Amino acid sequence: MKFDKSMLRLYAITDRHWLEGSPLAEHVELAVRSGVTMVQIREKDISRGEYISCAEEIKSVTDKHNIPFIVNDDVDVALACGADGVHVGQDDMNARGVRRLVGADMILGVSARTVEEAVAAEKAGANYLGVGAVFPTATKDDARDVDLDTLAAICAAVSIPVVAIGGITAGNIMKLSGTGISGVSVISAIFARRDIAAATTELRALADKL
Ligand code: TZP
Ligand code: MG
Repeated sequence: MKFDKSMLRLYAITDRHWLEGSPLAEHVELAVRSGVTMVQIREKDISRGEYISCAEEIKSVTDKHNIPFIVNDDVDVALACGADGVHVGQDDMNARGVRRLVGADMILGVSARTVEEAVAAEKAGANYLGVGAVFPTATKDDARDVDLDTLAAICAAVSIPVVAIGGITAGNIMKLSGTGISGVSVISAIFARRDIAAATTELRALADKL
């Protein structure tokens, strides 16, 4: 799938801990129907087999709606399930190595918290950068803050699009306006909500105004 920065507008990342019995793919489908523009599976403490089968289920949803599907951390899983892309952090496999493995066409996202990391990731072949945590979050234990000036400096320093992540909600998203981001990435603001469809619709309307 050819990457375009409009795909980053409202980027939903999964977290199966919020599920109350229903399958992950069902929650993803609600979000996708309500305005999510890209989906990432990000599940920790899961077996390889379970990660692949969850990924396949979600990919059938994103394929049906023609939006990109990205796998966090694991290149082998991304390749095994035919994902549209893979996202790696600074502590995962290095971006240049990932690009070499996945080829030129797969979408490659890289997490960056400084201008130096951002510039290096662009050079290594990233298609987009995930930058955060821009707000306090309880979702990622080891998330460290990135202030909004640094976010803006990163956006200015690279020519690939940037998506902000970390603690973003309908209540604070507009604080990111003017930083140069192409969109927002959220976990709990969608998947921890009882009404996933309503939460997504509200966030998408706001993300469109960024
Ligand atoms: N990386 C930086 S913050 C974060 C990740 C994966 C967690 C984002 O989750 P939430 O619930 O949207 O704050
Ligand atoms: Mg990672």
